[in-house]
Amino acid sequence: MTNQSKIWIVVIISLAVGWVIGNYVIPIPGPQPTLTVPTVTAPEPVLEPPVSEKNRIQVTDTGFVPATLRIRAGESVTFVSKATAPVWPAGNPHPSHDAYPSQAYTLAGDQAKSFGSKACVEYGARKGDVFDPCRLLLPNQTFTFQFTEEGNWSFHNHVRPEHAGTIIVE
Ligand SMILES: [Cu+2]
Repeated sequence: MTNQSKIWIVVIISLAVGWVIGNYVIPIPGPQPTLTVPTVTAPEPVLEPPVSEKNRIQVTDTGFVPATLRIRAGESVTFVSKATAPVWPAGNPHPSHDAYPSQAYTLAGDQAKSFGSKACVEYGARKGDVFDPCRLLLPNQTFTFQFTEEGNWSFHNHVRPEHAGTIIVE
């Protein structure tokens, strides 16, 4: 065997041994590198609460809280039922609920009287913008109404009309 052949054999064996070590020898685990994750604090989203959240009136078993609320024209008021019994916040007068809006209702009829709320039957059912949910509110249910007309708009609980309040729209 020539020296050149010996060199080639040594080279080939070295490569083979290196390949085996590189692929089959289980590496001894060293200390895990500590990764420092930078703490990124997301900015708090600035959410403007809906106007109806700001102007909130609770309807309770003993009355409205607050009973008087001052708002600007165009703002909405949300009535939220916190009573144990169904409630019905609606605009005065009881039982027609038709003082707001101030424009006169054009329809009249005995059918309205049978429903209790003239506003719902003659106006709200068609236009949807009377100060009246036209339904009972169960606990935690809400009724949101937008006031576009300035004025003092009194309201009551249709189920217990002695519970009353006023929305002052400026
Ligand atoms: Cu009423």
